[in-house]
Amino acid sequence: MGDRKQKPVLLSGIQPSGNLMVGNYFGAIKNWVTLQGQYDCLFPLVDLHAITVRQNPAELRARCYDFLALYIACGIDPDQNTVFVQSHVPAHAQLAWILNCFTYMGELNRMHQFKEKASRSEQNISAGLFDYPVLMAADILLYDTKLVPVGDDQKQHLELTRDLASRFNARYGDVFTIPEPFVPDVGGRIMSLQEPLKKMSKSDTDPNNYIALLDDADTVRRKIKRAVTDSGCSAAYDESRPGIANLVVILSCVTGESYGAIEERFAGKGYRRFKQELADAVTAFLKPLQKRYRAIRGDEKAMETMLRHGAEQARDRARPMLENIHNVLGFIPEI
Ligand code: AQP
Repeated sequence: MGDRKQKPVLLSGIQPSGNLMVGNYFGAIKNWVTLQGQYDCLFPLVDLHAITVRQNPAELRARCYDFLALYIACGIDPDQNTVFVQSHVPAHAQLAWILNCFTYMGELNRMHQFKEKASRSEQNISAGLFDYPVLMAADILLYDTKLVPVGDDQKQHLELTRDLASRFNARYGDVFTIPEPFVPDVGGRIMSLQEPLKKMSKSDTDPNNYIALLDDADTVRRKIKRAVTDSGCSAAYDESRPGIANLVVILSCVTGESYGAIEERFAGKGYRRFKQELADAVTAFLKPLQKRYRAIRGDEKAMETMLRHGAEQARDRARPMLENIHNVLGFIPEI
């Protein structure tokens, strides 16, 4: 952590809901791993976000450990970066309240994710779900974050974060750093296997819609076999054929091949062969990751030590920012 101060800050979080899947990996985590040496990185497990929809308490707790073990299995170094649980750092919720007072209802009403998630359950939609983007803005702005690697679906929330930071700065001076999104060219929006016009989502009620990072070989094969395509037979990236295009994107993410190379390799070979090879490639990619995961997940004590250190670092880093915000707002400093 010696040269931390010279590096720009990177922050990105994932809510511990559902099953971490290939969309989360290629849209976000892979880029965290690539960028971790160049940036001063914070990776919160954003549990306060997860309770915007109902969670089973025992499952939520276990899932936080699962996700942490998966982060490390994917290549995140907990010694080099600040990895922590959001609810261990009260400043996130404190800043969210303050930012709420600078956010317009009309802005939140326009958020696609809220509209989409609210449409899944028409009844008892929580104020927390509506307010989710403001908490996300607090997560980011608390640490002078410069770069936020996320999937394409989070771009609108990041735009709101930038607007809130600029609005606050215009009134109170240069308090916040204005963050930039980092969305990968390939894999920024992996689509659902059964409904390829919808994004792949780790909390989808139908597990056939996603490939989880912990799916075994048979499950991967079955899900890919069932994935929706069309009546054609050439595996090519073509937006008018979203099912097969999505499978080509997944293969490109896993092997690093260009769309053109994939198209050439599978010309005239039919979807069946393409799907078999895709399943093999995904399984070969997941297998070593799952092995590392099992070794890390078996030692909860070691993970608790990591989380304790991470929370201490994050609390220390958040304190001066929150004090400065309280000061510019005119609150009496803590006595
Ligand atoms: N389909 C996707 N393709 C590429 N990137 C994706 N991400 C999510 N889905 C895809 C990125 O993964 C991170 C997950 O963050 P999150 O859990 O806080 O938010 P989310 O966008 O709500 O993700 P999910 O998978 O859809 O979760 P659920 O179903 O639990 O709500 C973000 O960087 C996101 O962009």
